[in-house]
Amino acid sequence: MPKVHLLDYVAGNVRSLVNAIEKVGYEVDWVRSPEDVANAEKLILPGVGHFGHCLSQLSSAGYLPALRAHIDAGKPFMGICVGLQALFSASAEDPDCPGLGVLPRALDRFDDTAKSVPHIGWNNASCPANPTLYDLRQDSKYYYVHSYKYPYKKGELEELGWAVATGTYGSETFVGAVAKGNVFATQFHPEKSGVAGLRVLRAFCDGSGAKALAEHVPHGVDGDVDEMIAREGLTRRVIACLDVRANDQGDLVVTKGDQYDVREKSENRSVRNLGKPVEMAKKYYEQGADEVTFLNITSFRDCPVADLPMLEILRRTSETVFVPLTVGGGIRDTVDVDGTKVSALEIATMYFKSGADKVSIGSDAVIAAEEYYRGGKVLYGNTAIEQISKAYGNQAVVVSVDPKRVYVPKQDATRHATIKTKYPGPKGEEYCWYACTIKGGRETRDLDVIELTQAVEAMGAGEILLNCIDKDGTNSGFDLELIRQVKTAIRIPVIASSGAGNPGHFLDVFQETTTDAALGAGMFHRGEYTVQQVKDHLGEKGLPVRKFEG
Ligand code: 1PR
Repeated sequence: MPKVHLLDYVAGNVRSLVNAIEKVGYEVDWVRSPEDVANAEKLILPGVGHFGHCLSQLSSAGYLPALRAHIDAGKPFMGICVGLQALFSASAEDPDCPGLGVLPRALDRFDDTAKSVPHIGWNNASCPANPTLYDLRQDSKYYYVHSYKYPYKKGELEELGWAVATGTYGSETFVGAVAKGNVFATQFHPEKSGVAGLRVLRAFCDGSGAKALAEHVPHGVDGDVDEMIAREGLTRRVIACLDVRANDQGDLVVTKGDQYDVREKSENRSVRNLGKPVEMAKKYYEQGADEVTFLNITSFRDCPVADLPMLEILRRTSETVFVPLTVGGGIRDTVDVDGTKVSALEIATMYFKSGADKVSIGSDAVIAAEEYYRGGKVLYGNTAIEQISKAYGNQAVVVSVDPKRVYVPKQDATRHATIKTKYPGPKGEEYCWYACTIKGGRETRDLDVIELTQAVEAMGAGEILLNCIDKDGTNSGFDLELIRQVKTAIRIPVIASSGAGNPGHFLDVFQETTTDAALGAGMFHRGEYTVQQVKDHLGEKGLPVRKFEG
């Protein structure tokens, strides 16, 4: 197989990138020192997380002069995500840390006054002046996850000789990809962008993208650009979730509970077995799921950490599923079976190396939030959320919330944040608050969802997976009141979860709340509806969705 060099300088999910490169017919050779860069012909600089962290890693390892020399020599170079950002001179994320300066401009942060930040999801990378740029297609969608961006100013980078593809998030149009001569870079993750992303990777690897760019005389910046900028491109994300655990025979199965009870109602009360995790993840990918989430819903206390069952599931899934993968369950400081202490960060690292893009933290986040308030809202950098988000970026840390409704007769009957509900309690109570739970709903704590989500946002979580135990498995629709309450309290994206029973419930949650994504489980596992049916329904009602490209 022909080779592509990949720079291995910083943590992150490079496994998926390797899988994607192999999928398009190339073999990866690792660059492990600045000297190796000289041997590279086609070089890819991946990157996730923090601009300053990535650039300082590259700088202290002596890579920056070698990268500049590679680019100046006219050899093919591709930057991905922070790999694109590294081409700029600076970023507001870390103003003291210089970038490569190939693009003499500075990045800034998305404005979060009217929208969630990070920008997570499927958006455009359109270049009307050069509609076949690196096989980017106007109607395709690409997976982005970032808080910092270069704002697109019509004609500005083009005047410097760059071809520019853009996406629009809210009222901000940003640079989604750039190309000039031997240099190509994407703000989105091609390895996570399904078939559309694989096409882009192939265009870089086989040189067809650079060749077409050299032959193409761009017809400047024309009217199409205005039309494209005006069009918000972010789609409504539909996520398939697989709750995974060992059944009574010891096999790992996808299961699904009713209000978190995953045992059959029949006499033997066996664990409900709905299928095999890797096969089901692939099925949902092919139905068009925008992300797949695995939750290990039982503890792995008796299992050596290195043999965590989800590691193998992730490795195998990431070979065929090219959309983001999240894994949750058991991400906390722990003690291995041989007595060795293993930090949550080390566990997360194992997951990222196995193909996860995000880790989801449940119980440990609740405990950390309680301590945060007890300690007067001071952060010491020692929680799993802080440590993982510092190393891998906020976007890599999801907090999974398992709240339960608590009814109260009056708004001020509790110190907790209450809402007036349309669905009164058993004694006619008109108010309720949502209590956080741990250990899969087994233990309820004196902490409400607002306290929890605000605390974890302060710690650096990048997204909230908002379950609802009362709604889980009921097929009665999402808890819109809960979602609205949480959305008004935080700026990071929220994934609505629990209760989806048909495509109309997805429409409701997207139309009646400002949720950033919605997740379903049981209705997909039981074969009642496919992910594609949900997306078709949303599309018919005029909501932007990503179409699966086979
Ligand atoms: O606490 O960090 O070890 O994480 C444990 C994780 O496992 C948490 O994310 C917690 O939500 C999850 N979990 C624990 N026990 C259960 C259970 O069901 N017994 N599952 C469980 C949570 C909730 C959703 C579900 C939606 C949609 N599952 O993921 O998929 O409610 O279902 P629906 O569409 O069928 O209604 P830690």
